[in-house]
Amino acid sequence: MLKQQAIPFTLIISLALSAPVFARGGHGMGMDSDFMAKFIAQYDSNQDGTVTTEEIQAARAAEFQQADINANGILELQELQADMESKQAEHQATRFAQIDTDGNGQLSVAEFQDSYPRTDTGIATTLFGLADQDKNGALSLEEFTALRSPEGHVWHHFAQLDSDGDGVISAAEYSAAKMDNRGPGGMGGHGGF
Ligand SMILES: [Ca+2]
Ligand SMILES: [Ca+2]
Ligand SMILES: [Ca+2]
Ligand SMILES: [Ca+2]
Repeated sequence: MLKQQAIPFTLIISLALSAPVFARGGHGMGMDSDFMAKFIAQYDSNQDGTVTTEEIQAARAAEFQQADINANGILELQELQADMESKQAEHQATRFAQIDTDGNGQLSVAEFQDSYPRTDTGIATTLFGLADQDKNGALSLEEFTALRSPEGHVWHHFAQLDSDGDGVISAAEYSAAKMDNRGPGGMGGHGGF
């Protein structure tokens, strides 16, 4: 009797796991090379220029362990919150360091504007003014991080609506923004703050 030999499921898994999923210089499914480089740097634990599923899983497991503060093998809501907050803070600090091109620990208006697309310089200027809470003409990391707070989202919204940058939103500006398909709800897509 001829019985079809079933391939053990575990074998399929291990074959799938050993295949490199991302390789340096490969065409990354529409992802930009900067993203790819960071991705590989983050997960390529054996430094061979390729990232395997195993490496990703190992990194995920390590991240889980790190987030599981009381080490009980599960993530409680508070642990997840703390983890997300620390990742967010880390992300903001990294972004701040990138924008702070002279490395003096403060963002000047010019540095902040440079981080924006050229077309959004006006928005960046308005946003800078709103975020600079102590009005010293520079953004500290703390002021910069506040751009990500609920209040900061309102600032983004305001800066986008106030297209002439005079610090108030006229009826014309308001309705123009409504007509624009980016719309007032379209915040968040600019400059990556
Ligand atoms: Ca836990
Ligand atoms: Ca600076
Ligand atoms: Ca300031
Ligand atoms: Ca205005």
